[in-house]
Amino acid sequence: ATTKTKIGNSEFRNCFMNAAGVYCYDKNELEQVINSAAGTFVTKTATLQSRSGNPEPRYHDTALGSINSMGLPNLGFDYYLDYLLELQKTHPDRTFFFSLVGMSTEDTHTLLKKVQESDFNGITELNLSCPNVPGKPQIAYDMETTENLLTDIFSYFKKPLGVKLPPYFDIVHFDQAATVFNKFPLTFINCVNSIGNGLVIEDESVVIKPKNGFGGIGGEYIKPTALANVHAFYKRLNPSIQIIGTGGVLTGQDAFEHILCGASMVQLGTTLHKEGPSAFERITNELKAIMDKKGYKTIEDFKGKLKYL
Ligand code: RRO
Repeated sequence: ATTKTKIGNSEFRNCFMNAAGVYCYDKNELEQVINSAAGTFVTKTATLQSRSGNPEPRYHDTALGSINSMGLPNLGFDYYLDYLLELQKTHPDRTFFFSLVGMSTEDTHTLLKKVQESDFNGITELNLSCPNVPGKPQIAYDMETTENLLTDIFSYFKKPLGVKLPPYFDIVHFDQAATVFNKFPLTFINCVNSIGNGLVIEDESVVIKPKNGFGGIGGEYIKPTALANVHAFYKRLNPSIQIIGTGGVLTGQDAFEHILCGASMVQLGTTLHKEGPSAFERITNELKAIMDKKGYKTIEDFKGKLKYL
């Protein structure tokens, strides 16, 4: 079996990649993903200026997943763009993802106009779902703000663009969000970012310092929510908008389920953080073994084909 895939017009040797925020802070981490079995990488979400993020400790692993309140630490837009432009020369056969968001609407437009005017020929992921910057709400929970933002963006942005979404928890919200996204020429949506503002307690105490312990939840805890979001949007979106599935992927079986729900690409966050880039080879081999056993030769053979009772 092969796990190759396509997003927009770009082909990838494998449908697995990192989730933004994990193994993507600097060139050293990104190179480790390039040199693993992953199909590609996405950068840490970049802002116009570099940021040091929230006070530590700000990431904590638990038996069933993770909690983080990193607060968008990143090396700044220019660092990642320069590296991506360098990789276009050294790896002309590959396509990489650039994650971005502004600290204000104005900054977001400045960033996307810089991408539009640059030679970057990869795929841009606009992060509409960071739960961890004190005072800044998760943008995609506000449908009107999201529609107005995308209207303005697509007036000038002509390169492949997708959005990273927070999990939604109500059927009405799936309907409302899909109605908005279907108005735009998005290349993909990515479901889901961490479940925002959870609270992990150990030994009578919170485990991370920012926001008195509140942070985004990832890992095993969130797979049913992630699968529901992937499938809800798969059923509602124009077929031209592809879906990247993220959340609760520990094994090849988890990835198989994301693809069955409609995912064309699958990202590893908490699992990659816990296990390191060798997780890509393990999970790829596990997915291939499931496909071989079922007689599926490509992911198209089962993508979106979830059975109902
Ligand atoms: O940096 C973070 O705190 C962070 C971001 Br931008 C995000 O999108 N999701 C997350 O769990 N953490």
